[in-house]
Amino acid sequence: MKCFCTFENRRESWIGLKLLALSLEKHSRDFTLCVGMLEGQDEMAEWLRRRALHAVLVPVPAFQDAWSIWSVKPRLMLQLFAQGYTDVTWLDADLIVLRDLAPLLAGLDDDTVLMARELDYPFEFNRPVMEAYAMEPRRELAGGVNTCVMRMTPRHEPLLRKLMECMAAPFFRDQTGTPGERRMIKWHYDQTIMEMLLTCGDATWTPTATVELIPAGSGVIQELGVTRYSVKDRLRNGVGLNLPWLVHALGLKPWDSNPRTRSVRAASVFSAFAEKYRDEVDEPMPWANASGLSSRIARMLSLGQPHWMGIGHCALGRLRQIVTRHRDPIAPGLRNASLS
Ligand SMILES: [Mn+2]
Repeated sequence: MKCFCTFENRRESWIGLKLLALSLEKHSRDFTLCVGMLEGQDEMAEWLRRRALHAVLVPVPAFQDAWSIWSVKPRLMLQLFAQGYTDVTWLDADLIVLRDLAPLLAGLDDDTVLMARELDYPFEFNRPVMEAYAMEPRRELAGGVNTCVMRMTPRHEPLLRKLMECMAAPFFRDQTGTPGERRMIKWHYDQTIMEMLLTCGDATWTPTATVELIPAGSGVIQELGVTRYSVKDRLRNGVGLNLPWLVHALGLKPWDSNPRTRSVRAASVFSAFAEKYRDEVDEPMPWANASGLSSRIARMLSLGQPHWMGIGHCALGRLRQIVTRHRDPIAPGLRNASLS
């Protein structure tokens, strides 16, 4: 029995969950979307019952303390295995589905973990995390993992339990309580630990699961600012040479009211796809039609193709990075900040 699952408890981010649910409804036929619900999310539950016909509301126990929210993914997936699901795919509530996901998941054997590739940098062991857990490198992957997509079967229950165990360790709690600028590694996200468990081991843990990564750019669009989704991928996707499955709002979300998101809002591919659901989300989406000059130019240059939204900004941004010899803050060697 297969299902997708997701969770979002922050009121201001329900819009992301709505876009995920609506885009699944649009592109997929036979599927179940299990949505973990805390007590008191009545408004969201009511919306899902009305708009998302394939959604199944799954009550989840309240989180005991602030840090434990970070373990919602393994928690919910284990709960679904216990309820009889045998093939569970977590989807972040900041994803929009671009086509039917059935072919992506078809033919995966029970041993295979399918995840998104984070960005296009080469794989690199995260030494500080490994040292904190006294683990040793065992194997490399094709690239860094992003847990925005996470397909597993009951065979991976030990992996999910190990993930929760690592996230319950005092070191992880300490890190989540440390302000960003003083945090040793920005790893209060599950994916840094998950990546370690898929590649490292110790006396009691051996990474055994087969790992498949959905390529970044051509399979899952990891939108982070305007330059991460490359001009090349935009062009190829826009003319149909590649058919990406998903677009992921990485880092700051376009709906955040943070002023730093202004440039993201102006030329966001995620927003361009989100706009298609304007009439179904039942709330205003002012962020999806930014009206400044920059946005108007982005819109004009896109020729109505969402993949090309911001393509001029992207090209200029890349040029600026080359000219100023910009040092990529999340390039290999400098990458300690994983982004959810
Ligand atoms: Mn995410």
